[in-house]
Amino acid sequence: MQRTLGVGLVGYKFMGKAHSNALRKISMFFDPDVSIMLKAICGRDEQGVKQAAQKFGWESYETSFEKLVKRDDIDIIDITAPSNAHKDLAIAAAESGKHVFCEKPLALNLADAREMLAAVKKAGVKHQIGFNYRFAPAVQLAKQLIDSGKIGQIYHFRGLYLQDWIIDPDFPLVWRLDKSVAGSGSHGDLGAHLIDLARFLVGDFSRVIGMSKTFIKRRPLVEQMTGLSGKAKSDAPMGEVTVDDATLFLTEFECGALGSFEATRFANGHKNGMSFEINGSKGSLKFEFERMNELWYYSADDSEGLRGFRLIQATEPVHPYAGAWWPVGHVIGYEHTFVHELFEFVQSIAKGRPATPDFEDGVKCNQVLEAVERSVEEGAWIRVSDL
Ligand code: SOE
Repeated sequence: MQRTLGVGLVGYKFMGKAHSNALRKISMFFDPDVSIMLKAICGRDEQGVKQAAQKFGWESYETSFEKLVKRDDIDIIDITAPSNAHKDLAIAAAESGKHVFCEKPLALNLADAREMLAAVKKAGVKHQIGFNYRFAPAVQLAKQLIDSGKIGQIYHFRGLYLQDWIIDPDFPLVWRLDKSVAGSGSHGDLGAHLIDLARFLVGDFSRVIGMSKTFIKRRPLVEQMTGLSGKAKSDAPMGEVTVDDATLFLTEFECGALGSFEATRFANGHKNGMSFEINGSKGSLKFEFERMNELWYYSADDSEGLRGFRLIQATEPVHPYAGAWWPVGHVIGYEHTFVHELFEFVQSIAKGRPATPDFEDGVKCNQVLEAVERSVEEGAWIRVSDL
């Protein structure tokens, strides 16, 4: 009989829903070597978590994390709660011998991220971080092209993450704008994804220099939040925004390539505009998340007169993960990246192999985030390995 893995999920809002959906889909489209059981979903508000349990298909719910983590029928703790909860939850889960999946950024700061890594290593459990964009087939194809030498020596990585959901000054002070809950603003929420993609595709960062801005410093206190929308009463008192609205930085990678990064929630018209471009000695690659099934590839080896960027639709069975879904050209979306990352996580447990990206990758991302923050404070280049 196939081994079963019981999952306990913490959080039931935006990311909790994305993970619940993914966990339910894995066995329908992939063939994991384990049966995945959605054992319990956990949240503090009983009414809310009970409803989520029913709607998302969980066997039970818990309002106490302490109870969840002690349950014998749970093997994996999946953390989708806001960032300030990650550290205590992940450490407690590891100490109870549970495998841990944690949303990004790993922690509010580098010191906490390192403690989390030490805890999962000490417990000998599997650990993975939710950098879901790595798992788009087109991004995996980019990685294959780079690894096979088709792009040659990399000279440039150019990353943009552009959103506009808080551009209205009356948009309320939601938790993502509170440093004590989120760690940082656009930098840790959006920049973290670009940093991870750059590490995945180009390699580790050597030094950074950045600039940061909070355009709207005070906002009405939030009354209610769903997904990324928030509501405030018309006469709501104002509170201070304690995170960056936009952070831009430059880097030099250890391999010698140069990188530029821009993460902002003030790019009017852009909803989830994550994109990157890579230029190398033999070719270039371009990816835009809102057209996530496509990868642009330029090969300098093409014959004269025919050179130009070609558009590859990464929906063929040869493209990573794509064959598990629909016939060629029947495109996939945002939620599929979560199916792919969680499939890899359960497989790492089933097959006893390391999970990737893991908490070590989470620590390295927090290290770059913090190096940029220090460079903004000091107005100087910061060597990442000094942190
Ligand atoms: C909100 O800015 C958000 O949902 C992030 O929290 C996610 O990590 C990103 O993928 C999309 O935008």
